[in-house]
Amino acid sequence: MNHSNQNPNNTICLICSYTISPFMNFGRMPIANGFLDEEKFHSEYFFDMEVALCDNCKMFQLVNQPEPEQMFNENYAFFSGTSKLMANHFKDFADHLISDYLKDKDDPFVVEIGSNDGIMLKNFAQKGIRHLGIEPSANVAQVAIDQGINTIVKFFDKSLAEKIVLEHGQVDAFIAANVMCHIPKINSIIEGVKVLLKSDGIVIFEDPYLGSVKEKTTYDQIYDEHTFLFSIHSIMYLFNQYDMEIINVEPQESHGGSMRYTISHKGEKSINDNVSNQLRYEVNAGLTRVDSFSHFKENCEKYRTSLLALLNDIKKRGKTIAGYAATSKSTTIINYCGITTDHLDCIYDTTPIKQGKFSPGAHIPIKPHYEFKNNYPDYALLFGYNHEREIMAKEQEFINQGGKWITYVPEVKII
Ligand code: JHZ
Ligand code: SAH
Repeated sequence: MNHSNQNPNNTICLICSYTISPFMNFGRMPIANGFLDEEKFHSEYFFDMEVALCDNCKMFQLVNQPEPEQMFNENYAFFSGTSKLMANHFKDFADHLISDYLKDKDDPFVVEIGSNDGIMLKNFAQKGIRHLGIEPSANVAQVAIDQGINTIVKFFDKSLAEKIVLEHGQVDAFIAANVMCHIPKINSIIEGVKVLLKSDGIVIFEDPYLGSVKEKTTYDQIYDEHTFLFSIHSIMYLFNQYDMEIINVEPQESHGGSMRYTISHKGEKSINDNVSNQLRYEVNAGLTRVDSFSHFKENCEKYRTSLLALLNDIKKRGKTIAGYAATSKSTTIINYCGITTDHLDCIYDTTPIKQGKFSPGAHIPIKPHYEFKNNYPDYALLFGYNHEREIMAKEQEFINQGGKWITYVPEVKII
């Protein structure tokens, strides 16, 4: 196995260095967005995907993981702008930030990390608000740059924060979506935030929420890029180390259940009651105790068995199945459940860089979405369930022609 490791002895928490022990192993996993050509099959990278919950700081984390440069580079396959739903979501995010925190400021300055193709920052750029994106994956960053969105092609860390302060001054808002949980050296990110943020500045970020993953058994949110699944408890511990505090938390529907955290330097702003309410919820939901995840593990195993049994049964009846949307999440489902080219003929997807390649690990062909209507299968396995409304609306004809969708969240069923 081609195996690099962020955490060589497998037992040290990435946040607080406490001893951790993995409670579940999903097996050998490839890079979730590592769509590849046939000639690369023999050199494909795999790692052992195990998860742990730290008893001290309560952070849910991967125990092993590829190096960031292996996942985020000039061939990165996830372009944020592929979803209309998410474009609207980020417009609302930007409007909320402007009206609640920036509108009375003189020449406000916003920095976003993981700005990707500019899906969020374009809402600031269009209003003439000073902004800067930090995005290490050069291909997605170029899409933003081509639209006139100021972007630095680098990984964010403390030394970059110091350079930004020298060149542009401190920021009024530091924002991030679906990237904080991707960064193994997260302590160095918070050190950078500490340097970058004005005394009355605000940090707002959102990521998939551990509470939703546990409640809905959306174990497909666990893959190489997601080093962490955050809770209010773990985020509180993380920022408290740097004299910062959570002042609000707001659950979001995006990506199957996310949480938005608003954070400031300690003592600068009043704290919303949502924070203590959500902390109470987390204790009751068992998010702070590793023993309460044994039920989650059983559910993962149960859903794996029933999804595979359903696909096997459909194939025994001589019917065809295709995947729909080659999401990062699908890499976990396919490889953990043992789904192969015997089950799925192909996966249809809208992303040009994925089309014509093969899925990570199982090597299922990826075909352009527009070919779906010419080759309707009997069943389509919906890997993009978080985009269900958008996808169902545009693929109504598939149902009209007698096609059936298979979904697995929160349980395996035909719809
Ligand atoms: P989607 C990515 O997850 C990766 P993914 C990352 N780690 C993360 O945290 C979140 O995003 C933010 C396809 N699609 O959004 C296009 C269709 O084919 O669930 C993409 O390949 N037809 C950063 O990959 C994929 O789905 C459609 O109509 O799980 C994106 O999937 C739509 C709407 C999407 O993110
Ligand atoms: N914010 C967008 C993109 C999320 S994808 C959205 O929610 O849709 C995660 C992005 O974070 C990728 O584009 C990746 O290249 C970037 N990224 C990963 N590590 C980073 C780091 N240390 N600093 C800045 N960006 C990073």
